[in-house]
Amino acid sequence: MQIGPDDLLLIIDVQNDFCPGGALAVSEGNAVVPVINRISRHFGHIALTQDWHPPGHRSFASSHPGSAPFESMAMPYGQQTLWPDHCVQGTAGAALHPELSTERAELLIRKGFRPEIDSYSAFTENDRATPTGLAGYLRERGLKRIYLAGLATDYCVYYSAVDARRLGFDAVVIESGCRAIDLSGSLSAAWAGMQEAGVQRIGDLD
Ligand code: VGL
Ligand code: ZN
Repeated sequence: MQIGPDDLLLIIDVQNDFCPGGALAVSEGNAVVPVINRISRHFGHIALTQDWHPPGHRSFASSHPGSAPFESMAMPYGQQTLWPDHCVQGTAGAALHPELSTERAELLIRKGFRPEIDSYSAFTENDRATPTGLAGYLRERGLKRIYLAGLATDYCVYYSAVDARRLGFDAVVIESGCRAIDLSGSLSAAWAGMQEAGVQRIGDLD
């Protein structure tokens, strides 16, 4: 697949807390860093996302006495998985991985900063209604196809890719540049959902 001037690489949540040793570590999460650094050289446009929660965020199990991480809880906007405290604004865990090349990135989108709503997608928060502004940015810039890589395949990459399709963009997930949390079948459900939404899946770029 030839990368063109209307294409953008969207690098999702490559942050210390999602890497080994972090608060919500994804297995081999750090392995995406060299892959993304290599792939990003092909792109004329790059954007990054950063999970960015205030302390006491409603998606944290610690905000709900008696609840444990990875349980599911009903929120006003639907079922929400409860997570260990992670990516708290300004902490080392919330920082982007130090070896990720970010020099050529044109945009950094922060998400999950509203205390009451989680945000997996780079486009829309988990209420499926509150926009982050990314769709408007892409449209104004004339960017039509987004390639996705980062963490985690079955949460933020998945929701972002499906939202991209819903909002009228072409979406391609680069598998070698992603790693998954895989909570009770979430990875296979995510691939099925992406296929259903018309998201393309490629092994690698080069
Ligand atoms: C993510 C769970 C909670 C992700 C973020 O980046 O996939 N997952 N917050
Ligand atoms: Zn989060």
